[in-house]
Amino acid sequence: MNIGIVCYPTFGGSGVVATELGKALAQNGHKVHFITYNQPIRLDFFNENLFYHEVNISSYPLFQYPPYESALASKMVDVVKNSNLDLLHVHYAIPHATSAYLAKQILKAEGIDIPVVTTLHGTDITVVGKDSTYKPMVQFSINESDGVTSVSADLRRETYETFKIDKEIEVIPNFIDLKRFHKQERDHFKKFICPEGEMLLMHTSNFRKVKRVGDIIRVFHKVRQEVPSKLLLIGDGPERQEMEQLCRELKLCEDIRFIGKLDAVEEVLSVADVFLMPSEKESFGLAALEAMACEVPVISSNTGGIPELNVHGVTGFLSEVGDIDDMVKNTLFVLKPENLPTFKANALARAKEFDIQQIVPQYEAFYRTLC
Ligand code: GMT
Repeated sequence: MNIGIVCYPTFGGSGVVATELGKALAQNGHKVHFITYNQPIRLDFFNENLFYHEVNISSYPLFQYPPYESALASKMVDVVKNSNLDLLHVHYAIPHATSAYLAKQILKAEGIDIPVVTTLHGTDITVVGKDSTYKPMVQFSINESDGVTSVSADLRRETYETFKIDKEIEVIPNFIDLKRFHKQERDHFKKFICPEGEMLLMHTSNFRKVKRVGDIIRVFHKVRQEVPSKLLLIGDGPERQEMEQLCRELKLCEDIRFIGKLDAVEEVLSVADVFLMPSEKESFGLAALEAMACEVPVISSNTGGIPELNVHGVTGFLSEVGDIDDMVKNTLFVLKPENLPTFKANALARAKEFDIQQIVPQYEAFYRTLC
């Protein structure tokens, strides 16, 4: 098939999933055309089946806000016609599903019928999507998509609860490429971060409010009083400065490192002992799956789609959002030398259930129902 993939090209989870899916589809012999405003971060190689079309947004003095949706829709029309696409798959409803609807109507007027698949990723429903600024547009665009998927059963539930949806939403969970994400020997790095053999706690995210990074620092503050440990925070975003300030207030600067955005996150995850994800909302928790693939147990909140991934008492533990003491208790339990190896093995075993080889065929089957 000739498939157009529309996504955010940045470090966010939806862009990562879309890009990895496109790469895997290309390896399966499909021609995959990425349509985005920048080359996607994870599009780190090209082959004869991969193509990239940049959305150009021309500015004009009249535009305080250049109309990206229109530029994207026009680019979709162009690529569908000139690359003979069979299907458009858009990731993250806002504004991609709306642009796809526009493109579909334009093409229809020219006698071309192109099926549109929208994948819901999380905040496009649970945070931004339910905001009245976007809600009518999101609801309309989901209903106008030919096929809709969501990355967890909980996100599907919340979509039906929030919007009037007259469509079947198919759950296709996120996935992991175990060839890339696996435990690697990085002893020198571990020694550098934990010179006295301390335990290493880790977190990766875009440092938005929903991630509750402050909870991680507070959990670490208490864990460190019981077990010699260090905390590594990977990623960047709006909350980072405030979090650095919190570290200073709690006098934790010696033991916490912020290392910013990272391409090869799997190398660093390989040396972690526990991964923390206390998010307020999390439709799936791809970052936790990446950690689990590197044999790292997960201490998380019991929210959204996380329980569909992190199995309580097996691959880690689930606590109520904001219950720092429970997360401390669970972290200390997992870190016990007699428990840690079992939790690590369980985390890897669970990650294998989300192997890319098992999930990509589900998307291919879904496409076939629409074409
Ligand atoms: O909030 C983020 O981390 C970014 C966001 C995105 O769409 O880029 O992530 C969402 O999609 C990911 C991929 O499907 C999921 O793994 C994340 O759980 C989800 N984030 C939230 O629901 C907060």
